[in-house]
Amino acid sequence: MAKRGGGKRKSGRSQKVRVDLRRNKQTRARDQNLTHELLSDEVAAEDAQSNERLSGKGTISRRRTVVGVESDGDQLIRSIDTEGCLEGRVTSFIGLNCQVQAEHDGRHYECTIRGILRTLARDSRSVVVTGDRVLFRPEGDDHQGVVERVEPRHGVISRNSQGREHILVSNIDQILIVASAADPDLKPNLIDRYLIMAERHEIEAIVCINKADLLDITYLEQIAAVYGRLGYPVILTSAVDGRGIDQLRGYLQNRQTAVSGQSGVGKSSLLNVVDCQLNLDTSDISDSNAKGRHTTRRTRLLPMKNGGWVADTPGIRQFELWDVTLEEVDGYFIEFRAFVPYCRFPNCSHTHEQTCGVKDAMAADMIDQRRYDSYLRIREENIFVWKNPARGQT
Ligand SMILES: Nc1nc2c(ncn2[C@@H]2O[C@H](COP(=O)(O)OP(=O)(O)OP(=O)(O)O)[C@@H](O)[C@H]2O)c(=O)[nH]1
Ligand SMILES: [Mg+2]
Ligand SMILES: [Zn+2]
Repeated sequence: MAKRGGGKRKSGRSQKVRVDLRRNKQTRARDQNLTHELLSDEVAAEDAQSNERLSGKGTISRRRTVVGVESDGDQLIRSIDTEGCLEGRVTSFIGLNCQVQAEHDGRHYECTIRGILRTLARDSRSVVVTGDRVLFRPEGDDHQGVVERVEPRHGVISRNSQGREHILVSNIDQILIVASAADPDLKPNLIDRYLIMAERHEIEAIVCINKADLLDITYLEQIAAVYGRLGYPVILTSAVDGRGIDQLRGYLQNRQTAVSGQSGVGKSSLLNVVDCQLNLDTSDISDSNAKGRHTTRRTRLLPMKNGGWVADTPGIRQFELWDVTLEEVDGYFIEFRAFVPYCRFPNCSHTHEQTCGVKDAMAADMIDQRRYDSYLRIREENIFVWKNPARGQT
């Protein structure tokens, strides 16, 4: 599938950043080997804003200049003494510790995270996330270790969580957006939100409507056709009668896929049918207490027997977009793009304006009415469309 543009990239460059260090960190021998540090560009922006002079003498004992090389516009790499370190991939989190699978032999290590990484990150929630490729130092005899460095991320799935970016999983190629025909009801607006997020991060998206056994297939095919016409692959599946599973398996093979969608739509059930070795927990329909409860509680990255990885993510009650401004929303509705040049005003919101290419296209049935309504709804709820405060300041 062809990549669709939309996201904004920042150019790479070197940066010097001063960071506060807690006193006890300064004396640690290991940290003195640092020349480069990992930090998100949000930290760099915050620091630039604070107008700190890099040569300020008064604070030199408590602050240190670190040099980072910005890579892929998003992160700075931390150079460390790599001797004795292993490469690995974060497969899940339990509390503050993460499970890391070593690259060379597939063994799992329970790792803590080097304090300096937390010190440098403004948002502790995204210091290390499931899916990250890391360099870790094994410690002790019992498969434990410490994450020393996080490699630059590509392909992240993120959402807004109370004004901060919550990265659900990183280093994925594609997202499988799972909705259900019924129980819970089909919510196309939620599919549209996930699609905006996928466009924003330039991640390929597959739309999957599960529990196709529960509803009239003609209706589902109509919904599916809307997304199909936009160029998104769409699959109608059932974990109960097995329809669409072979097709789904084909899409997942040899790829790194985040499986996302509301709780109870059957994400884990589908993955269990695609690969019986995964053995994921699913809610039991006969257990009335299980209704509305989140069965999958943490994102887990799992290798599949036929090649590829899947990240089974917990269902999200409300998917709020992160780092998409109100003015950008129309750009992520990919079918609008061709008609925006026909709007009279370059900053047309496609709502009240008289001469509007998007509204005309909808009147001529060239844009689906429901997608347009979805656009309006996302605009109206713009309080949930957060902008990354670091953007445009670095
Ligand atoms: N009829 C029908 N029921 C299904 C299907 N897929 C899953 N279910 C049922 O839906 C319920 C929820 O399935 P899960 O796989 O736990 O859903 P989930 O999306 O992983 O939910 P969270 O982990 O809470 O995010 C279970 O009772 C499944 O048996 C399907 O295709 N058809
Ligand atoms: Mg689940
Ligand atoms: Zn317009």
